[in-house]
Amino acid sequence: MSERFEPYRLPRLSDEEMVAQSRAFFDEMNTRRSVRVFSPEPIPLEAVRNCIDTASTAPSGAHKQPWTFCLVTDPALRKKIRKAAEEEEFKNYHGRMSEVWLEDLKPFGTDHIKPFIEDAPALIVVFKQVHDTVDDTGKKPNYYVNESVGIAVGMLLTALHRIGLVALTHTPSPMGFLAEALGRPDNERAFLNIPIGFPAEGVEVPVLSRKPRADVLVEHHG
Ligand code: IYR
Repeated sequence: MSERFEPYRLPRLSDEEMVAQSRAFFDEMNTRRSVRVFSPEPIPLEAVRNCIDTASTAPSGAHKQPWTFCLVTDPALRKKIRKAAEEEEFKNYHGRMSEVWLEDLKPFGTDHIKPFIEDAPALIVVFKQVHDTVDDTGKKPNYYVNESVGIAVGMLLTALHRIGLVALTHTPSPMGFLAEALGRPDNERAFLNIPIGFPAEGVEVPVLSRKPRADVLVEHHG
């Protein structure tokens, strides 16, 4: 990567515009919800690729960009992924998850059956690169990989919401089967399985409230 620097400028908004635009963007993002039931309608994949481009603008440790996004529509592959995910989830719901955990999940009505893996028109399976690709000099390190990929996924979810698509951040742990199913190299580990699409007609989501500002923001001003 270049060791040179280049000028950087952004348009400067007035304070009033900053408040108005940040409020409008909050209102937009505050309508984002995790959705578990998808319409089978196809989605414009070029728009999804653009969202992945946005995710890939995320900051990352030493700019290593330690992520891979697999965009999967292939029905046979999704059938295989669903089967393996449900096997892991069965074990999660029948022994691996604690009673408290199961109780915490009750409001969401989840269980080990995961039709959305096949019903959603596409999956974005996100991989983190735990180290850089191996060459004859050996492994090269990546840094703050979870933080970097987490930020990229946040930007992906934001970009998808912007164009009216819904997503579910699904973690059928342990997720080793995803690297195998998608033929990922040794340096990659599955981070999240994200079914995406349009919400199913008439879909409902759990009633929930978000923590108010006073519960999440602590300010210190000198
Ligand atoms: N991976 C399981 C369990 C699950 C865990 C959490 I924490 C959630 O917020 C939701 C589900 C599943 O997807 O059902």
